[in-house]
Amino acid sequence: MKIFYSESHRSHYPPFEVFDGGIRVPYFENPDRMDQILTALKRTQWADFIQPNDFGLDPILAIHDRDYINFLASCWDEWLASDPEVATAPEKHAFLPATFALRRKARPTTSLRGRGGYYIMDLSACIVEGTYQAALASANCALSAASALVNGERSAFGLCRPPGHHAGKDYAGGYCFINNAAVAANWLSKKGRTAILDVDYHAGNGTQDIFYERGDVLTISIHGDPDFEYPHYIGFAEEIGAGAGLGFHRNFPLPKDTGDEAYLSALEEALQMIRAFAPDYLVVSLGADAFDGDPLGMFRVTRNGFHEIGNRIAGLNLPTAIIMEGGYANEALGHNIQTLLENFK
Ligand code: SP5
Ligand code: ZN
Repeated sequence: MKIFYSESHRSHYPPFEVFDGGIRVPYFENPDRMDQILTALKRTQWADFIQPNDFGLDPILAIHDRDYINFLASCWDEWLASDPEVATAPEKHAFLPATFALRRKARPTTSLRGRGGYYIMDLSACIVEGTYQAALASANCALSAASALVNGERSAFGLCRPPGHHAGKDYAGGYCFINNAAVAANWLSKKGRTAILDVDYHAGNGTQDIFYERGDVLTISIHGDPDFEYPHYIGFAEEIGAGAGLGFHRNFPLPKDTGDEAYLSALEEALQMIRAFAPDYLVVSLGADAFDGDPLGMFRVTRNGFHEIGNRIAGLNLPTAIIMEGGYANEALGHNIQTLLENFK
């Protein structure tokens, strides 16, 4: 299997994030996640690691607002230039909003903080010096996987970091800056009918927002119920698309302690919708944070469960671009991803 991976992610390693209740914790979405996956996949006979191609900004700007991308590109440099304290110890700093542009007719104001609170939705999408370059390379990994399908591969893996599914057209959040799966799916949708299945533990709010009024790309997300889980305000069952997109979005919010059996029965319903949509291409947003023991998740999916999730999705027999999202039980992450991917090799 072709696996598109770039080392550029390493320079995106914020020194902290701000967790529930306002405590600073080490950044959960860290480079070690990739090392765990790389180690597991390199031991197999079937993993073919390839550098991503550079697709330029056009496919990214087909999804994200230019002003938002400009903000990502310049945020760190502007902060460094404007705050002497950052320059004294840049490695201890990460840019986060001070206030959020909440429930009013907001627009980005010109100051850096004024743009920060407009373009960032939470306190886990920290920006450091290498963030923008890492996000671009990550999007290129997803696009390269999509492109491999058009070139005849039955499956390809975008080993993307940072992840993407929480990023909307003009906002970052949940460790995500550019929505890699959305960029790849939109690019694929110009070549054939495309569906996105998001199995990350968290609701794929960015992907939902981006395609909500589009009927040409089916989007489905299976996740912890936002009634108790991040991102808290989106990902509910009654959200089914709008306008031309009505009926082309579906959420499966599931309760705490969801295990293999309940997960797989929601997945079967999702797969049935995909079959009915009859796409030419499938994009899978693959998080492994539904794992029993994930520090950010409340589900109880086992390693065998991940095998079965992969087996069922592969049973659709569609050209499939698998795009890496979350998963924070680092010691199990490599094996869980390998086990799921094995179904596609
Ligand atoms: C891509 C992805 O998986 N992003 C997830 C971002 C979640 N950030 C919010 C963290 C809130 C964690 N609350 C968990 C408490 C566990 N004790
Ligand atoms: Zn997640």
